[in-house]
Amino acid sequence: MALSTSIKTPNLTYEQPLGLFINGEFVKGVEGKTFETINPTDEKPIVSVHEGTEKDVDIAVKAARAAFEGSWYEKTPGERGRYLVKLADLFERDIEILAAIEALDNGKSITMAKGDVTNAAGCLRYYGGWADKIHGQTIDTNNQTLSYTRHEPIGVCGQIIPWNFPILMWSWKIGPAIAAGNTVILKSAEQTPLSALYAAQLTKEAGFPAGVINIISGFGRTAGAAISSHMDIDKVAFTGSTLIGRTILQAAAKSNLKKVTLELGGKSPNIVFDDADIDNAISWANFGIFYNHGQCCCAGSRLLVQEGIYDKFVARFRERAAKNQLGNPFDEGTFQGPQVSQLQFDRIMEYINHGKNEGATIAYGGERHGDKGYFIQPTLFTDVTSDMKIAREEIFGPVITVQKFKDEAEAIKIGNATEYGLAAGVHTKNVNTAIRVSNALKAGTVWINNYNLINYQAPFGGFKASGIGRELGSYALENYTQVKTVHYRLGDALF
Ligand code: TXE
Repeated sequence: MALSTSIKTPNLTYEQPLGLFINGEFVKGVEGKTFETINPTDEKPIVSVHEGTEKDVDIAVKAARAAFEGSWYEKTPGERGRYLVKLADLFERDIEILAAIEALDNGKSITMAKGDVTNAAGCLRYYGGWADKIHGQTIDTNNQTLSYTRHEPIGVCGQIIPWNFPILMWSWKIGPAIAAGNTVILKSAEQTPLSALYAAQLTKEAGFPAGVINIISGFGRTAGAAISSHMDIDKVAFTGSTLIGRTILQAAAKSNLKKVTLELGGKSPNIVFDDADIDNAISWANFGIFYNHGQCCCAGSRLLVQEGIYDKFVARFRERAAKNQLGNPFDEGTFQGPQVSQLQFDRIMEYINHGKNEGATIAYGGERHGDKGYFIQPTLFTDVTSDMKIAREEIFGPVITVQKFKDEAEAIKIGNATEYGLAAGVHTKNVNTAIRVSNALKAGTVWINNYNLINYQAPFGGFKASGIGRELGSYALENYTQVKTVHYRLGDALF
């Protein structure tokens, strides 16, 4: 099979790389395997890509190690930053192509996809700016010693990303790792390999030395497992399910105790108090769950509404959900496209059926939309109790549960009654309530009078079973550097 092919999307034609990107070149996998990627809008194969397995991971690790100790080590921090800034410029130059790939391969609307590419470029440029501002401290120990710290790169980093934000996750992982002086082997999700490969080609154009950034298309149980258990990978960063997060942690423990950061699932409460601006709260509740078709780890999937406005709020929320435009991702007006795969579609429909069987009421939606593509209607469950499966488990689709609460204490109690702790929302006009409740919620991010707004300058990550470590902002750099303390003795020998 060829290493690239021309692909025609509804709005443009471009050349798609198909190989694994190892040591600065697109290559076939050692085992000669390929796999198809499916268009979730029409359920047909788009193209096949070359598949990487354990042997390819091993070759990529050798290339990344050589670059880490050679060409990349020689670069100044300022030079590292310039590569990232150049890459950001190329993302912006090719925004139409990258967005079209996301719409085709993932099914997200082209408008939202352009937002993802803009944010990915912003993230790369932001970390380009950090590259020459990473430094340690000098520490006063005594007059006879100069003590200082260096924030050194960790080394060769494995990065495993999911399919819900393919190009954005690529930038969140590569930006801080590269700024801090590491080299990387990134495995894209098997459902959405295309944008990662296109971006790999842009790294070549940006001039990164060979081996600094390596991209593997492949499956979790083969290529992913090879990364997390590799003896010469120094760190693994993973975004995906909590189940696989645990597997990665175990593999790291059993192999070389590589550093691990995890960004996992959520079941985030979005809390609306009686005194909230209702129009505003409805818009954010709608965006909080239905943005990206509910395929967000931080989705506001549990809506908690205070009893005084409950009935009015539910009625208005149904009207709002009914206005969300479902359809072809390439139509400018589309808000919600298909779920990413048959498997995800089936998982979500199973949850919906489970909710019905558990006694919850479908106040809106609950069915497949159309008869082609993995579309699911925006779905609203009422009469939900905290012990129901649909209120406890991450559904990862356009499905929201609504629960009623009496007062602040009950809202906090229900809000925190989950194994997860990724995000939460609070809607109220009372500043004291807003701050008190956001302090009490056990979540890595709290949105007050908004939801799902993420900025690459501010950290993102989970409490409890939602993860380990933080991505984005200066905090991410801590996960890609290790601190070395140096004591330089100025005086005479002590003993
Ligand atoms: O996730 P997986 P799936 C949640 C969401 C969703 C569920 C299942 O609830 O319904 O997970 O999705 C790689 N060793 N999230 O099955 O399997 C895999 O190839 C190493 C939340 O897609 O966790 C892919 O690259 N890697 C989420 C990545 O892990 C392995 C985003 C994610 O796949 C592996 C996605 C293994 N043994 C799903 N097995 C979020 N936090 O945003 C799989 N992978």
